[in-house]
Amino acid sequence: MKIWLDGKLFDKDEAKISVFDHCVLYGDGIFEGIRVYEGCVFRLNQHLDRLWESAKFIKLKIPMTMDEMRDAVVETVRANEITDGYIRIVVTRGVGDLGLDPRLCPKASAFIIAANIKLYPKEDYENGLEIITVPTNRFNVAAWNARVKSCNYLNNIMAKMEGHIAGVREALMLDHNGYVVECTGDNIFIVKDGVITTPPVYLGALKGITRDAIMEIAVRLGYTVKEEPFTRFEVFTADEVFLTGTAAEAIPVVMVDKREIGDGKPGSITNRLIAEFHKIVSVDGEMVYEKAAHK
Ligand code: PXG
Repeated sequence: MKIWLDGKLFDKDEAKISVFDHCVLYGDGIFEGIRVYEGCVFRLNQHLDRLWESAKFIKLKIPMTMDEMRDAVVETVRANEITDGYIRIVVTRGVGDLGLDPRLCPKASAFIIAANIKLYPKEDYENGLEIITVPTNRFNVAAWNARVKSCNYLNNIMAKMEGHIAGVREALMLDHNGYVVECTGDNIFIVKDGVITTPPVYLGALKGITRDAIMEIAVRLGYTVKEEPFTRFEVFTADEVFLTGTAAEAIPVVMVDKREIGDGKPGSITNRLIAEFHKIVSVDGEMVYEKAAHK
């Protein structure tokens, strides 16, 4: 495996970050997780826009232009001969001293990993997931705005662990007022009487690239799509529930806090959206190879 690090490709064991990098010391860094489908880096431009917004928020100067980052992603995918896989871009604050002060970190570092993806079990898509609500709340946006995809994911990791303790793979997170925000690595949607609703990002949810894609597809298919706050009441009484994310894609949820959703089977609107999503993933993005080369 070849890792791109600050302009060069390194063998996996040679790609190293300093223990004085503030990303290691404080989680002071940002990242993106991106899928590659048949040599198409899905919505790479949207991921880069989000990365640049995360950087803006934390006053981090990404040590390259967006065009250079796009080229570096393509170069890394090619170097690893990935046609279907997963890309991680990380930008760290860089090397500083042991104090918090980011002004003492003169240069950010960037690295890119292109790897194969571990997919969720097929049964989860066919039968639907069970999730539970966990005690760990999503950050209050006044304390930390989770729209920044930062390298400090402990809020999500705590919630994920609580899900695992309860024997489920994904966990639902609420805000401090009890509104549903998102899951640990996925956005959530509910469907009621044909209307599709997802929590607004101002509650502290990540503006998921998959979330955006699903909303666009739903609008194109003629559904009403809303971004509105809702509580667990609306989740338990929904006809359908599904999650979206780069890793999960779009996945049905059939049980929340031991309440069966709808008839306990993946919903028809959910399945339709998933099917439409799969039609766009290998064409809506940056093509890494000449089509003829891998077809
Ligand atoms: N919310 C959170 C907190 C996330 O971390 C999403 C929503 C979905 O966003 P996208 O842009 O991916 O549709 C995420 C993204 C993993 C993994 O391995 C998780 C994410 C991305 C890539 C891999 O669990 N989370």
